[in-house]
Amino acid sequence: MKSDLATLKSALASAHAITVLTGAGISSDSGVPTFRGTDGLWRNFRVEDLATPEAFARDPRLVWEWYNWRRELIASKQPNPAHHAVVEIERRAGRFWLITQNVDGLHRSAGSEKLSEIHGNIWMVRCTLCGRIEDNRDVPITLLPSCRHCGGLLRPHIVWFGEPLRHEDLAQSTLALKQCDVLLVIGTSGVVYPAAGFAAVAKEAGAFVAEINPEPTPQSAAVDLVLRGRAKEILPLLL
Ligand code: BJW
Ligand code: ZN
Repeated sequence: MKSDLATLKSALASAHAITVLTGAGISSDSGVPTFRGTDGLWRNFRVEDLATPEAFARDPRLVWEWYNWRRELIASKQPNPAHHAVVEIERRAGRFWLITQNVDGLHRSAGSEKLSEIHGNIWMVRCTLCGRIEDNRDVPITLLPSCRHCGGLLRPHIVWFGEPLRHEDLAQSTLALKQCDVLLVIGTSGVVYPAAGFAAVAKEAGAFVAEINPEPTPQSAAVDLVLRGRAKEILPLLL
């Protein structure tokens, strides 16, 4: 009997279209804390207390301080072998799309090109008044940052709870989920929607779905194959 690893390897090799969905777990191997792991807590706030438009409206300084902590942390991190393996899968695949929930930009640094950062990017800011979006790599960012065009308060260009994903990201992701032969779900706890529903979308459309995660998730029982382990150890073995 083939091992699960060999099964997934040959599924990838014969796939015409591959889609990859990633979450914080792939970057934890680079030293970026996950959200729901214990090291992701900042001053004892949960992500649900900070990543909302209400929290920002109430106390923008507090939310920006949290982002400064994270910007400083992420600025010192590098892509790991799992990010590089995803780039290699993209290079070898006929059709490919990467859907990442991560805002750290490490997939781009590794060289991924066909991707949607569905929850935004921590290195971009958006004006709450005129809506302009700009790159900003200041570490730390000035508190409170203001728009150089209109003076409005800047916010992180990130999708918070209760906010819709950008239409084009959702459309592109849905297409990639419905058209792929293989979906790899890597390092996500599968509790935040709409991404938590993506494995089911691909599965319903006929894809072979594999999960790579050291821990079980709500999706584990519904996927075709589970590889229990760390992304940086398992992904290079699939090449
Ligand atoms: C390893 C590893 C290793 C460790 N290798 N693996 C339907 C039902 C119920 C609720 C909702 C619903 N639809 C919408 C909602 C509300 C909400 C939601 O889902 N809430 C749930 C919590 C219940 N969703 C939303 O609000 C979304 N918006 C939306 O749906 O809009 C609809 C709308 C339409 C029209 C008008 C208005 C609204 C938006 C969600 C945005 C989430 N954004 C965040 C915060 C960003 C802040 C920031 O980054 O600065 O994005 S939440 C946070 O969680 C972050 C992450 O991207 C996201 C997912 O977390 P992830 O990546 O899974 O990380 P963890 O920590 O949870 O898990 C890590 C995993 O890695 C674990 O499984 C480990 O085992 C594993 N791991 N080491 C591999 N080495
Ligand atoms: Zn502005």
